[in-house]
Amino acid sequence: MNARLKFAAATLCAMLLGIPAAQSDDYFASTDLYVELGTAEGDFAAFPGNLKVEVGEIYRLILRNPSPFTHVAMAPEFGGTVVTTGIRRLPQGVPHMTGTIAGGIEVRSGETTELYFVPFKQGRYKLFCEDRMHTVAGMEITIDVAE
Ligand SMILES: [Cu+2]
Repeated sequence: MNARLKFAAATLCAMLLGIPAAQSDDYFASTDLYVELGTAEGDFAAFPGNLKVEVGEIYRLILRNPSPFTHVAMAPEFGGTVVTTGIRRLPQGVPHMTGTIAGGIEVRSGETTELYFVPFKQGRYKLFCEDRMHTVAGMEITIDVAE
């Protein structure tokens, strides 16, 4: 087991043992990734169009929805290659009980959600809206995972 994998395994254990996300900045060096779902004008787009991450690193994914619509961000293939913490609605930190990155994270108009994840598999994945009409209109981004 190489050092990076050991580190990832230790991180995963710590996450699964329930260290609150709010405290995790004290323990882990994580990188924030902000994604905007739609625009205030109601455009079906997502920004930025591409995220670059690395295997074994810890990221905080912040999904913001400035649009007048509800969006459900999902990345089915990516979801099978990452370990995540629970999802929380900000700023109160209310747990998002039903969402998963693979199955979809509902982000209502004006809402922000966050989760931490560690990618484990190199590749290019897509994150898009569960509403196919929104995706076709441009609400889709790519996530590149490098070794
Ligand atoms: Cu949508």
